Amino acid sequence: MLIRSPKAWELPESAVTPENLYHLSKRRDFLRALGVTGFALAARDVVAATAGFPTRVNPAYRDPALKPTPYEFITSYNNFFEFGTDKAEPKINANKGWQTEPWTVEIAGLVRNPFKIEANDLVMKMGGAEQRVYRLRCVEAWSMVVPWDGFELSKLIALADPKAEAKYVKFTTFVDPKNAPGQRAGNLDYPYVEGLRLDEAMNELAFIATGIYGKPIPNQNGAPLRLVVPWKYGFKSIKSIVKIELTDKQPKNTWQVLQSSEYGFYANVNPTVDHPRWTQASERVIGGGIGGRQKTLMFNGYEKQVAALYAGMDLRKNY
Ligand SMILES: Nc1nc2c(c(=O)[nH]1)N[C@H]1C(S)=C(S)[C@@H](COP(=O)(O)O)O[C@H]1N2
Ligand SMILES: [Mo]
Repeated sequence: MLIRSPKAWELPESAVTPENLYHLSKRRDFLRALGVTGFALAARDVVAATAGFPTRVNPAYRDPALKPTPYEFITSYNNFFEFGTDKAEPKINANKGWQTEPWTVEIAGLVRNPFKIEANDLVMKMGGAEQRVYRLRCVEAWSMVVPWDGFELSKLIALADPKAEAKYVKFTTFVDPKNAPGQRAGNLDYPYVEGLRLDEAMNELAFIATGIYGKPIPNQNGAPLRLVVPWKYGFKSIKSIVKIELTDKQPKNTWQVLQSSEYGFYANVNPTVDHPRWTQASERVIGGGIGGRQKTLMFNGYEKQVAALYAGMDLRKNY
């Protein structure tokens, strides 16, 4: 079943969502068209549905202090080197015929239950999508706030049933030079690879995104499955994943291979450790207008949830 495609019958009658997260007028038109009337603005744990993609807002991951970046910015200012190095290029180049549906992802390596599955089937198997509003902080010192739809990575890893020797998770992006001009140009070492320690991957915040603002995730944002690790610099959040592999060795991630003096394996957001070429103490807020800067927070504001993962580690050495 293709749940990323509009399916009116999947909408519950009670479809409601907090006003600030959505383009409310569009939703109203949509619900009116379906004959859903008399809906009230929601309190908590409601079902939100936009364009037929059902997603439950998880109130535990919706800090009211966070103001989501407008959809237009999230989907037109992108880093996706497979489709060009300029921020405006991925939206153009990733939508010229590159197919992201259907899509097969493979779970492999040191697991008792390896499997291959189509992306939509995987979302179903994970019990559908939920929505979480997370900060996104690029190592280039800009930031956004994104309402992601998807599922917790830990659920997927639990299904694969890691063996005791598994210590890391390695993620790999597709290779398709015919459709990806950046791969033809060789602007990075492809395929793009990322990795997490297994306990990082099992942290409740680690997420696989399949949507944004309740809509299927656009190609330029990493359709159909993309990792989101909000306490780390954006390059860890690898897009358009084809393989997830449990390993006993620390994976060599693409940006570390390219320039290990500037980009490490951990890449935890840390305002006290500057990039060799710029400060990480503050960040430019995308969609924040002229002068829209703010202070960068330790672990990007997720210290409470993740600091224990790094107890006793030198975060200056393990950058
Ligand atoms: N495969 C792949 N994944 C990638 C990248 C990339 O070039 N290729 N760029 C990374 C970087 S540097 C950032 S900041 C985020 C940007 O995600 P966004 O375009 O959805 O904001 O994606 C990350 N994931
Ligand atoms: Mo980035």
